[in-house]
Amino acid sequence: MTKNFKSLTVSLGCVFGTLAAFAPAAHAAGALSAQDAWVRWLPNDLPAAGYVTLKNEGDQPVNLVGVSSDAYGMVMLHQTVSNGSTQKMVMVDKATVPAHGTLAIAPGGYHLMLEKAKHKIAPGDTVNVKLQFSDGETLETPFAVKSPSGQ
Ligand SMILES: [Cu+2]
Repeated sequence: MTKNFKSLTVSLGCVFGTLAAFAPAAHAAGALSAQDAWVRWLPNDLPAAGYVTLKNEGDQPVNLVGVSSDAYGMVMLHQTVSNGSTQKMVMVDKATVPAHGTLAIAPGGYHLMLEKAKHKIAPGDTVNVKLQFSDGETLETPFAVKSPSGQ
């Protein structure tokens, strides 16, 4: 019995070793993490803005390439750009999280545009947003819904 158990352990170890050898090095089981995720809620069903800081502990830059949420019908990645004295926002299809660095999706830069709320959402709620990355990683991130002043 003891002998059989030992040989089973050895063969499992082999399988895991093989899988690890084929996994892309950059994936490293969760190089990415999300911090300080929050939504600036606006009244009257106005689009809300989502902010989050993304951290990449990997050796390769990774792009945020997709955003979606169960709570909103439409989620986009926007960037605020200034044209001389005016500011406008444009839709972008990706944002880069540098290797061993962070990307702040923060007021004045990038934001997530959250539109067409599927149910009533109010400050104090939490909404889940799915962030998809170019390395295949996905982060299901809870965003704290806050009032327009950020409280
Ligand atoms: Cu926007």
